[in-house]
Amino acid sequence: MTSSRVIREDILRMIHSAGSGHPGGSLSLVEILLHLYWNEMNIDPDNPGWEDRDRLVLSKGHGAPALYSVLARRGYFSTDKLDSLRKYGSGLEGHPHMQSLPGLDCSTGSLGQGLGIAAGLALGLSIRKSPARVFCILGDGELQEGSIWESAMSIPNLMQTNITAIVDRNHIQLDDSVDKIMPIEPLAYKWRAFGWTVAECDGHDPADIERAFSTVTGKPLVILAKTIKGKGVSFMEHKALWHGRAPDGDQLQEALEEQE
Ligand SMILES: Cc1ncc(C[n+]2csc(CCOP(=O)(O)OP(=O)(O)O)c2C)c(N)n1
Repeated sequence: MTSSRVIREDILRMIHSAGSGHPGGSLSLVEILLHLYWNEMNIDPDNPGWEDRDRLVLSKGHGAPALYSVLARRGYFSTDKLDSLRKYGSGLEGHPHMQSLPGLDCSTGSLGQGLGIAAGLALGLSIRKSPARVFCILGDGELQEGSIWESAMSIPNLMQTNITAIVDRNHIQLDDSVDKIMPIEPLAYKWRAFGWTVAECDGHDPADIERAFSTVTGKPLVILAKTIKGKGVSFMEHKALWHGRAPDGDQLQEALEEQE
């Protein structure tokens, strides 16, 4: 498995070279994506269109730099492409565009839509008796979107147990804390009331992530992953300021020096 350090360095370099992007919510996703693409998902990077592959819907599409780094390191496309983030025609759009890059299962970016798309994918797969599963990563601020809860209510009703939702619970949204803008707790209680099994984990601890994913359930599973926005870069951690801002040259250097 590629190390989280490599992914974090990619993210920082990519966003610096693009001059724009979302470091905070990309850095919080690293260990979750590493687990999915190396340990959890049944995939074949040489055959990205394989019909029975597991799917990932990155509903918080602004975390694209983390996903692009993981896809490249997993072998879907050359790592040389990573420095073309947000460059016209590169395929590494600011938000995932599935027709532009191998390995993307869904185009996202408009928050609130991913879980509904994941529900449709999971339903289609089970109708044609595919063993494939669908994973959907949601932001915690994103949970303020009403459409998420319509999907959360529909999925247990459709008996879709081939779906796992993961909430990147980093407590910060675009410009302030989720608690200040519109509190979403009690989160575990809410998901349970909607018919889901809830597992919680430290979203930066690989063993704890693995434990949460292996929860046995006859219901759809949601994992509430406790994460840190900007994880791994001291001056970015817990800071809404770094939601959507590129590090300049000096900041990039400082951030890279902190990576072990
Ligand atoms: C429908 C919609 N409204 C607004 C935005 C702009 N936007 C992009 S990211 C973001 C904050 C998301 O916060 P959260 O889900 O907590 O993501 P994270 O902190 O993990 O980056 C907003 C409001 C959007 N992409 N889509």
